Order: sequence, then structure tokens, then C-alpha cells
Amino acid sequence: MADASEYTPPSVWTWDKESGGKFASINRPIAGATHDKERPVGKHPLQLYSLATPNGVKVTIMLEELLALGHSGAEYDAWLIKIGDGDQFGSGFVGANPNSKIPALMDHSTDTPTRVFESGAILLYLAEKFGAFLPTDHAKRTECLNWLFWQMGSAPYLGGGFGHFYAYAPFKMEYPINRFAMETKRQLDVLDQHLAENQFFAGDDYSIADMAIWPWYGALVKNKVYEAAEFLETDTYTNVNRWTDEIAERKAVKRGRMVNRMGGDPSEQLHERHDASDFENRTQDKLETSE
Ligand SMILES: N[C@@H](CCC(=O)N[C@@H](CS)C(=O)NCC(=O)O)C(=O)O
Repeated sequence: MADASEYTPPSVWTWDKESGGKFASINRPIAGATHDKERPVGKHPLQLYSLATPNGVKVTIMLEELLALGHSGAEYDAWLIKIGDGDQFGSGFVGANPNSKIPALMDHSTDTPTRVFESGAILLYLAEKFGAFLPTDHAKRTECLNWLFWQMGSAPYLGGGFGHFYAYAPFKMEYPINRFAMETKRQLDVLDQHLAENQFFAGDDYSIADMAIWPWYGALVKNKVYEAAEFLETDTYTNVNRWTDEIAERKAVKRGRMVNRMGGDPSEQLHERHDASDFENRTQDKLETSE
């Protein structure tokens, strides 16, 4: 591949399947299904099709938080979508999310099943359905939504920008790494300054805004994504670290992180979740020793 500085764009872009980078094999310039595959449906009202990336974890944390509050209608089946294998391009998944990205939710408790895609829309849908983790006071609700939408708009600069060029691109390029490191540090400072004055993003109460932001920025400051904690000096964002630690201690967060997880400690990987008892009986360490 040519050095980045030598590239002159042609007059018409063409699809270079060998462009390199960690996710090159699943990137396509066209939408839609590549193969027929039915969407599995389990016994619960909510059917989640996902993987434990930061966007996936937002939703499993919310579902476990709702169940911890006693909302039995939030019982769910979580089906594994292996994005590295192209499961998101199966016809059933595309029916739930035409954008072919996890997470996607189907609510079978409505007259006809309701599809919900985009993690922020899923969090909002569940918060409204169960009347939880979204303030009812209009000003506080607005502040919660401010931060929810901040996350949806900002994280692509962290993941698709900084994370891609720092950790996944086939070679290191100073220009994009500088540009997105600058933006990522600016975002961390936005969060840090807000958390200096507030326990949580919407004020005193933990909400869907925290559930959206924590899997991305909490993971970044604790060096769980991109191995960039030293490079970005994430320990200097003391308020973000305080908030990250506090949320990590929640039981529902610990459970939510495990669902659809394919890597790390086998005792923290629950590939699919179809019953609350799966956390005790069906983590990978248990399945491997029973084989
Ligand atoms: N804005 C979307 C982003 C979802 C997203 O980027 N999902 C990634 C995993 S974190 C994915 O499914 N990638 C597969 C692909 O791009 O083909 C959301 O928040 O739901």
C-alpha cells in the first residue's frame, strides 16, 4: 500500500477490498442483506440481537437495571451477533436494523412487534416504556437527553476517529491521530468539568445518559479500549475516573457487561442470555468445564 502522503484521490472512488485495517473484511459501500437468515425469537417479550461492544453494553446494562428495579416486562433473550463473521448482514437482522449494526431490539409485547435500532433510541424507548432512568421533570429530562445525544454524536470521533487510527489502521498516521487525540481529550475535558459539579450526567440521579457514556468513556479511561490510557493521560480526568468507578460497582452493570461478550475472562462471558439463571450457570467457564 502506498504511503498515506502519496495518495491522490481518483476522479471516481472505487471499492478497494484490500484496503487493510482491522475491520476491512466487513466494510462495504452498499447496504442490505448479503444472505438469508431468519431472526431467532425466544420466550421473552424483548429480543435483543447484539454483541458486547460499548454500543451493545449500553442496552444490556439498561435491561439488567430495569430487571433489578423489578420490571419483569424487561425480561429478554440476548442473541449473539458476530459482526466479524458478517451476522449483521443476515436478512433477519437487517429486518430489525436496516443499518446492519448492533444493537437491535425487537419488542414482541406490542400488537405487532416493534423494531428499535440505534443504541440511543433503544435506551430512550426502554426508559419511556418502563418509566425509569429518565427524569420526569422537564428541565432534568432535557438535560438527560442533552447528554444522551451528546454521546451519540461524540463517540464516533472517539471510536471511528481516534480508536480507528490509533489502534486499528494498517499503519500509524500522524495527522489523523493528532486530530482525533485532540478531539478525544477535549471530549474527556467536557465530561470531567461536568462531573466536577454533578454526581451523574443528569444531576443527582443515575440515568440513561450515564448508561450511554460509561461503556465508551469509562472503558477509555480504564485502558479497556485502544490501549491509549497513557497516550491520552486519562488518569488526569479525575472526575471521569470517580464516576467510572462508582458505576462499575453496580450489580446490574456487572451483569450487563457480561452479556454477548466474546473475549476476556471466560467467567465474565455469557455468549447468549435467555434466562436470569444463565449468569450463574452458562458463563463460558461453566460451559467449558461441563463439555
Ligand atoms: N450509532 C450506532 C452505532 C452502532 C455500531 O457502530 N455498531 C457496531 C459495533 S459497536 C457494528 O455493529 N459494526 C458492524 C459493522 O459496521 O458492520 C448505535 O449506537 O447503535
